[in-house]
Amino acid sequence: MAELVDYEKRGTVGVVFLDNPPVNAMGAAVRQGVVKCLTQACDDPDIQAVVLVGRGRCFSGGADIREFGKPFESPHLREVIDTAENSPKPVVAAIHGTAVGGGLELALGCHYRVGDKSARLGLPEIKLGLLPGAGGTQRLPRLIGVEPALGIVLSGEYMPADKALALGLLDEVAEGGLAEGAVTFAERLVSEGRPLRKTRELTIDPEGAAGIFEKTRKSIARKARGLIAPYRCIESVENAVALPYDEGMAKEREYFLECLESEQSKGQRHAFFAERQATKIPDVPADTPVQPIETAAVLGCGTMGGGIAMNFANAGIPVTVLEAEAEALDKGLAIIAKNYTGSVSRGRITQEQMDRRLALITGTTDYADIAEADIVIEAVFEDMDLKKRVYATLDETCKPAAILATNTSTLDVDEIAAATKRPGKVIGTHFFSPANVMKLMENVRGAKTSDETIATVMKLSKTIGKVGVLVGVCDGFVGNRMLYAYTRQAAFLLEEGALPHQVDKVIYDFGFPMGPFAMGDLAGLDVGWRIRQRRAKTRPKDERYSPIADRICERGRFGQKTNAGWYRYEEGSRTPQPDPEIEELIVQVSGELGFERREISEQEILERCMYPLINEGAKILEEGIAIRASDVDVVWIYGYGFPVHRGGPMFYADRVGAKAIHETMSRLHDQHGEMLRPAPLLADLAKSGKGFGDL
Ligand code: 3H9
Repeated sequence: MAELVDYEKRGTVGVVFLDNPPVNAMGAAVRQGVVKCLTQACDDPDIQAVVLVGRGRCFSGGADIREFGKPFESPHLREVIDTAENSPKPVVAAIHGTAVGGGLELALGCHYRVGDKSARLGLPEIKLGLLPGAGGTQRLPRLIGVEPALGIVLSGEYMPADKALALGLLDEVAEGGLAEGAVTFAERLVSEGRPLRKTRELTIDPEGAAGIFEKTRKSIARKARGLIAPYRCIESVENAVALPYDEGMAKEREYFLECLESEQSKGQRHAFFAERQATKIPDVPADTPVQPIETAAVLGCGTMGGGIAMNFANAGIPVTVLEAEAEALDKGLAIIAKNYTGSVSRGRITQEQMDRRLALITGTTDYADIAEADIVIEAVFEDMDLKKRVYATLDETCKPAAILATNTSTLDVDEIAAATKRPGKVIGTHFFSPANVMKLMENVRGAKTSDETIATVMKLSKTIGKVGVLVGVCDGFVGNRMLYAYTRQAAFLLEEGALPHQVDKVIYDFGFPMGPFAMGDLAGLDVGWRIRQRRAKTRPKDERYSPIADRICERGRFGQKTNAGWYRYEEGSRTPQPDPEIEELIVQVSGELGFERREISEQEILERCMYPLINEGAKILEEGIAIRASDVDVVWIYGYGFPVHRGGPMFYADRVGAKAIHETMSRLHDQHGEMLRPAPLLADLAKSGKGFGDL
């Protein structure tokens, strides 16, 4: 087996290279290699200092996540880090690209840290339902202080080199070659007789930390409800203040193992790999050529179009936004500017970044101005005739190589593609609202979409900071089709005895940011109303249909934008308040439909909402609309706020067990009829004792 760590002497400095592509994950062979090379350097009388550096694209992406849950192979990462920290010769970490998780923890155990401009440092363990388990919670607060350390540990976000330097996380940012810079830095340490600075020996002023922990617990209470890792992170940093180093480390280990074993972390680790797996399309080879996307255009500057345009500008890609009327264009552009201003005032971006991004967005009402765009994303009103006209014009106007992408959320991409002479270049790119925030892009492959178009759009998703999932054509694609299966059951529950806030509470407690009714009010009830009106023509006459949402819309209640929907809202507030008018309406509809209202338990609400959603996911898999079960999970986590610690609906289904879900679905089918018939795939899994993860 190739060595994953190698060593070379540069004068009096020993340089240890981590060489485990793609991200220098610290698996067993790397850990063994680092200890071996450090020992070799320490034993060599010619060597006075050591530099640790990563080959390839980064320093290190941390512990090898694939090893978690497998038999352990020595040495432990903590021992590797102790070897560096206890070295009698100064050890310098030379950081380019990411140094995160266990990678940063290794750097924290080095006596000094030098980065280059590409360095990004962070402790993302929380995103895997973990806490840093190799001293990160003990060394980081000692090095940079409690408050910034808590920020890094709890956000899991990566910090650029300049910020890390300002915080003292980096000692120097090298201009020019990093390894050479770090070697020079190490030589200087030796010649100046600088001390071996052991992070573990730094002290924290307990007075300065007073009050921070309680304040932090309060500030995360809503977002972290029900989660283990965020609270263990806080406790562990608190231990760094309150306990001697070794005791703090012992506690950190205990918490780490507790989190590692938890179902929450298993769900989050599944989500991590699922997201990366989604980029792989079995019949589109990884080496399929991709078209360069250097300029983009967006059709429509409403809420969606504006948000989509921002994604391009944020990624540094010039984008032209086209609207039919100058007035609508001005309004849309003003909203984009307002969104950026909000980000500046919240400190998310600088004024300079805002100016640069705005300068990349150009408005027009003339199709000729988008003729040279590499990709056009159409986000006009959901009306097939309108879209066909728009696509015929685009086909005539845009250069032949341009990809024409539609943001439709329900319409048939093949029918749209047929309006052009380039169906191979037509694809769906379904963004989620608000499009500049939500990370999901459902990329919809039509029957004739070419491999190159697919590969280009999948890559583009990543370039603009989205998670792309390739899906097939059907009404609602993966996300909205499953959403419908769930929200219509939520509406039936109202007819049978529940109230909106009861259903919403169960879904919120399960871990969604909000329940279906609060979500409807946020998204705007008129959107769904229009879709239902369109579907009314094709809906089977004997299919159960809840009229409550329509009746609410008929009253002009469209959700938050009218301060009234399923709930009422005080002027200027987004907090849903149960509304007696709606409760009266619900009871009235129950009576009209002949329902005897009954008490509905929280468990029943949960099963009635989630199992039909899973059942629809099973049908989607049977039909090949989604490539794999984990893709469905990614859609739901990034597009609909499915709690990531539950791993997505299909992963969650495997935790409950196909057998149990099938039994409940069979019972519901007997009670409520055809629409709740268990999917054949679910039945097969129940019979075979397998799960969606085994497919
Ligand atoms: C930890 O460190 C615990 C310690 O505190 C304590 C231990 C005792 N392991 O994202 P990409 C794979 S927990 C294994 O597409 P990018 C990834 O699956 C760890 N594999 O590339 C993918 O594989 P494939 C804390 C890993 O350039 C490939 O690398 N660390 C790991 O866009 C490329 O990944 C994290 O949570 C890993 N640690 O981004 C790091 N990391 O090609 C999370 C990546 O087969 N990782 N892979 O699909 C990241 O943030 C990004 O992957 C990174 C590279 C920024 C590193």
